[in-house]
Amino acid sequence: MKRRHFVSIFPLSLAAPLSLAVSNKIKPSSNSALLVVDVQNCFVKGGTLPVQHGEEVVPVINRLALLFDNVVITQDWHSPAHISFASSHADGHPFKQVQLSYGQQVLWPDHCIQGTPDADLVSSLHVPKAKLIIRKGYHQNIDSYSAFREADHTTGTGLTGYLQEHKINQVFISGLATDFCVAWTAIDARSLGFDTYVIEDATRAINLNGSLEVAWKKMASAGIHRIQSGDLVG
Ligand code: VGL
Ligand code: ZN
Repeated sequence: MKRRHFVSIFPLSLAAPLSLAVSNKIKPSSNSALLVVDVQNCFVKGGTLPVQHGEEVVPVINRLALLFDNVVITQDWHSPAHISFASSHADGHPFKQVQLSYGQQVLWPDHCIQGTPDADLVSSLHVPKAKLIIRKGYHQNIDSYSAFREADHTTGTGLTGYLQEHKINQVFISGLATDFCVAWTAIDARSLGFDTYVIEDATRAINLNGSLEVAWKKMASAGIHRIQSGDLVG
């Protein structure tokens, strides 16, 4: 719930020529970046791993992107026969959990294969000021939900260095899917020291066996702010 207080510096009996608007809106600065996670054909209607209502994030993100000097896009960018695909495992089926060398992995339908139209950004996404596209998940034997490091928690994508070089200390995260790539990106951002916000209505979730609720709990306990797109102003 948002409130706006008008604090008059004149007695009420006078017509106040000056009032100060005190509100809890957030205005991005030159030290803020918007991360637009995986808004790709694979994750919307008609794609290979559609997130319910995934396409609804597009107009929200298009509006938000105008408020930021710094915008970074990510793209899930898998090699064919990637280890995260159910089809790469003898007894695999989509949405099964398996143990891999680097930890638990959900197996997915084949999705976002490098260079295919399925991996393209959604064509209605309009983020003209984005300067960087980070592609992730291209190593055959490691998945990468996070925009910062791969699922081995070791191999970096280069995003940390990019943000540091641009003196960015605050990140706002949007895109797909809330409970996988958005949440993993947010948790890494926070653990790397960034002031981290997830813009809830600029995301949609896969929600596999309650994964959305688990993700919000983890993000809250990590100190990640949960906000709505209307909380941001230019
Ligand atoms: C994602 C599942 C598999 C995501 C990527 O973008 O959240 N989820 N690959
Ligand atoms: Zn993927």
